[in-house]
Amino acid sequence: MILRKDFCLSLCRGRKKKIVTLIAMLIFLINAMFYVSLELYKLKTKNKEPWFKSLHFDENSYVDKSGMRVIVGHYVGGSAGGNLSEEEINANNYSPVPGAGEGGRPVQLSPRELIRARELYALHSYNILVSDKISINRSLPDMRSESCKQVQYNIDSLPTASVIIVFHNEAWSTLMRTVMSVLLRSPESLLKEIILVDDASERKYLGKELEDAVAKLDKVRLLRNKERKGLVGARLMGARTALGDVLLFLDAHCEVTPGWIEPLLDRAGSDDVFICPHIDLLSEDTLAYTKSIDAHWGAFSWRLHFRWLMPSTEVLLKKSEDPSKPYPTPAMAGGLFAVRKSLFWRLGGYDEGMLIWGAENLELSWRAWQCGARVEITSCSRVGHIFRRHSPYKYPGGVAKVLNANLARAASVWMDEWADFFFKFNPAIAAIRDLQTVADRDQLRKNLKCKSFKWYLENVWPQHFFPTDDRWFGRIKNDKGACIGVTAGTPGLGGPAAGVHCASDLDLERLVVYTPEGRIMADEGLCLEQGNGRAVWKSCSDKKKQIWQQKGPRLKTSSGQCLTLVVANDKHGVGDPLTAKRCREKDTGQIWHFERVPWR
Ligand code: LR7
Ligand code: MN
Repeated sequence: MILRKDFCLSLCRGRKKKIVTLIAMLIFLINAMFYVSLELYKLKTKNKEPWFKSLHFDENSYVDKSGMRVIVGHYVGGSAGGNLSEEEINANNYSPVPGAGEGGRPVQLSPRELIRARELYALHSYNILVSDKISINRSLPDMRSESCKQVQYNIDSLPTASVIIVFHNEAWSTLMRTVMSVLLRSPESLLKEIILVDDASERKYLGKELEDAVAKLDKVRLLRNKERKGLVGARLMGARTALGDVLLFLDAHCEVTPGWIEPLLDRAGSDDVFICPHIDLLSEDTLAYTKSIDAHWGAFSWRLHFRWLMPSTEVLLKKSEDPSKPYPTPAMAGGLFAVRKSLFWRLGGYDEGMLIWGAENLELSWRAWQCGARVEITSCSRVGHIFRRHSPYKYPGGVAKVLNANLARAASVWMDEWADFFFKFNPAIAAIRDLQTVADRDQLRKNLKCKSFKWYLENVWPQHFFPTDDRWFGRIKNDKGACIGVTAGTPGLGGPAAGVHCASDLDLERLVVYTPEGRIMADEGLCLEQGNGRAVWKSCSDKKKQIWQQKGPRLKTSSGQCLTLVVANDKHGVGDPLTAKRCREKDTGQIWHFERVPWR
């Protein structure tokens, strides 16, 4: 009481109003500061996490256990800059900060810069502020394994390279860093030239400013497409003028590391192979150079989305014998590869009917394999590439239209019966199939006497998960009502297995393949596996735990247990766990009905 009185005596009267206002303002200020610093802290800590954790993944990508970014779906065309002004869109703000990003290290931004970086993100779908701070000549570590470093190449006997880099509205610093990294790290005698092909970019800094910069560089030429054609048209334009023995394609946001070109040229010299480097990751947030998983190969899902998968045990074993030896891959990612010029043209270059982006990598891979060549990866050539979540540029007519047309072309020319499978389950793409004129590509296939897609699946990718004539395809339905299928979630990631709603005949996501050996395969190369206590969806492998022998209406493991849908509350079992249990006469959770769905 006394205290309060004293307090009031000294403070309450005349100054009371002022002080109350002051306190209120103070409280407001403190609150505001707290809020702002919290936001900044969030931004800052976000950037301190491992690079892949700071990415916002959508359902189209994920990072696997080894840190490998797995692109699961197709990119979505993004807006080209949102609310940014013309001036902002056309500005080149390259201003290197000494030391930033050297050695491939990440660049961290101040909280204020982070906010700006966010605003500018839509322009390129990577952190342009970071890129503009890193010197276009930055150093990078030697990423090769010891065994790769030991390989001696006879430089004088290697073919020469024309490096072809196509771009549309690329950032200045990223494009130039790609060019400089090639100039800095390729032996003079091996690099014939760098051909830049501008696919009708609209950015001002890619006009005269780029021409002037290129004019100062030895061996670099700039070509321009008057109209936007897409990467196929642009690459063909470059390839037609190339003077080197080998065409070496790179995306416009790559950085090559020491020793990158020799293994590519060494292998490309042999005239029967499309050889890809090992693609490492340049973080889209910090541009940190990160190693990607040691062995991976390229393939594709039922919907023909490109995927990275673990190579077969056979390939891995061979690779461990000599890690410096190139290994075969069913498909290439598409952007980074070398091929002898003569082979490229002999096999028909590219399908010029493919516009803008997408599917040309699968078309080229199938064509190579089916027409007598090979597609390989060499771990001794390490190139970093900025993987992006969204495509930053426009797709005339919409991304689906463009991509579907390209997919339709690739499938109808090369996939035989599996084209029927693809079109059957993708009616929107089937609808535009007849709009494609592919007669010249069909003729090319005939002229080159190329092998069938069946041959490709059996010989190049025997581990594939597509239906075949001797693989059953359809719904496996439990007596209780639910079906075996991968539950919704991140595609390709697997996880605990549960009963799912049974699919309609066209619901590709929930149909399965059942192989003669007893594997239950879903799309994305997932197999049903008996785990510890519960069945799980895991990458298909030779594991015994993935074998479910059909015995009458039951599916039995090698130890004689029965696949059981453990139904709670006597419902249909949707969402209830699948597991292997002791077989019991009366357990209807162990009774399975196979409902075949024609796949073509
Ligand atoms: O209209 C266009 N015109 C172009 O010149 C559209 C694109 N481009 C350029 C673009 O500027 C870039 O340099 O083409 C190049 C590739 O385009 P990206 O970077 O948008 O493609 P991506 O890296 O997202 O996609 C991969 O799949 C593509 C399918 O069409 C191409 O084959 C890309 O080259 C390919 N990239 C890689 O393989 C790098 C490794 C990534 C993976 C997986
Ligand atoms: Mn790219």
